[in-house]
Amino acid sequence: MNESELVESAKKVLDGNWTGEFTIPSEALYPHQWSWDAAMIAIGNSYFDTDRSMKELEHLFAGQWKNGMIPHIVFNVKEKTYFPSPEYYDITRSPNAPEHVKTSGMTQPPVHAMACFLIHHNSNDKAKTEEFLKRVYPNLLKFHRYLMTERDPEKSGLVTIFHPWESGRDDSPIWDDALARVKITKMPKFQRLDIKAEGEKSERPSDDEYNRFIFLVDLMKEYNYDGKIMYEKYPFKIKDVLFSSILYSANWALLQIAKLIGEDSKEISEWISRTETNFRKFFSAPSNGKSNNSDGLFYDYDVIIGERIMKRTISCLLPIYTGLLSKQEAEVIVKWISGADFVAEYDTIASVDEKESDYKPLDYWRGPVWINTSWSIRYGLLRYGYTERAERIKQGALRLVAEHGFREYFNPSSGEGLGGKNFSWTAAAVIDMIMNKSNPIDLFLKQ
Ligand code: 9WN
Repeated sequence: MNESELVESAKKVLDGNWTGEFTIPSEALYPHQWSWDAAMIAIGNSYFDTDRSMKELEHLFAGQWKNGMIPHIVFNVKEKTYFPSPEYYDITRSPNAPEHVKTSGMTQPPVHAMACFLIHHNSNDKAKTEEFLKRVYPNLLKFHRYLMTERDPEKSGLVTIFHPWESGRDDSPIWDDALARVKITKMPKFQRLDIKAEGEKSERPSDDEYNRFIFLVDLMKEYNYDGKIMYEKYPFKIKDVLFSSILYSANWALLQIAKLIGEDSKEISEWISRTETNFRKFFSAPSNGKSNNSDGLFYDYDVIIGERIMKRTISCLLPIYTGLLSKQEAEVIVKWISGADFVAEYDTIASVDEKESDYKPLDYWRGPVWINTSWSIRYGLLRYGYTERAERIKQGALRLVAEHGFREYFNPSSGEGLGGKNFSWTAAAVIDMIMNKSNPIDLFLKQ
């Protein structure tokens, strides 16, 4: 398949998953709207259908909570094939929950300001998309403010997540120790629907992980989704590198939007400098002060035990996407990317370093290649001038898809497609990699 054939096939995937209101990630497994998927999908559609991109995000924002949280799922109540269901989440327990939309009670990485900025950038009708930016600016600002306050009482500019699902990388080995420490005081009773839907059980999180995922949801419910109480009592609190890196870039995108529509951007500038001050303090190795030898990678920080989580995963590399790194820091990341252990088949990047003992090539976020993370890292490489390596990632991702389909994730050794079929964000990222003429990070960071 050449590039224009790939774009045509990708558009078909997005059309097939469009419900008229929003786009599902993929048919059998995910019948609702997911937050960071929606942002990525809107970026893909922004090249051909501005209206659909705007509708996608406004559908998601209709589920925003009163405290600003954009939930990770906005449910289609007619669909009964996904667990946990809207009834299980029972968000009516929280006074912050929206009244007329059913959602989950947690969030996901904030790609949305970048998507809104790109919708405007790619639009042929700037008057229309400027009106859109004015409409959604309050949603974006409230969401970022929520992340910078309720999810960061330390005022570090870095986001604390309460659940692996909030990270978007559900069963990454990063969470293993923190999850193992969670004491399951009452075993939740439920039936998994994900392993019935599609694919092999070995390609999805384990039953033990699911017990812990659901127990954590039960705890959120017990605390009525009250952020303050949860920050005090909740047993899983992690400052996440990937989430915080995305928020940093999204704050730059929000700043550009604020300038464009004539809003005051002081608060956003303040958030940006908070992140710049603390990013390395929290996320750079060494982990426990015992050694001064940093390996140059960035690691999640477990708030409960006050230590970094020293697992080499794709998150360690992702700060290259922010533009926050110096040339030297970026160079170290590039060395890791180029080293054999992260490089997967077709020059793409595995979600876990092959040398990690937890590496599993078929299991979800424990090894497989995901196109959205390769997509972000490619833009980071371009920003720092690593054009050749960036091009290899792009060509590799296109070949993976051309040979194995628009799958959810891919075996890093063989390239075999895994998980959901006709996966929306894989299609959206392919469209963007082919169609985009300017690096979005450069656009956001433009003063
Ligand atoms: C839980 C929809 C989502 C993605 C996540 C991915 C997976 C859900 C699940 O699917 O998570 O939110 O049920 O496994 O890990 O990144 O947004 O595509």
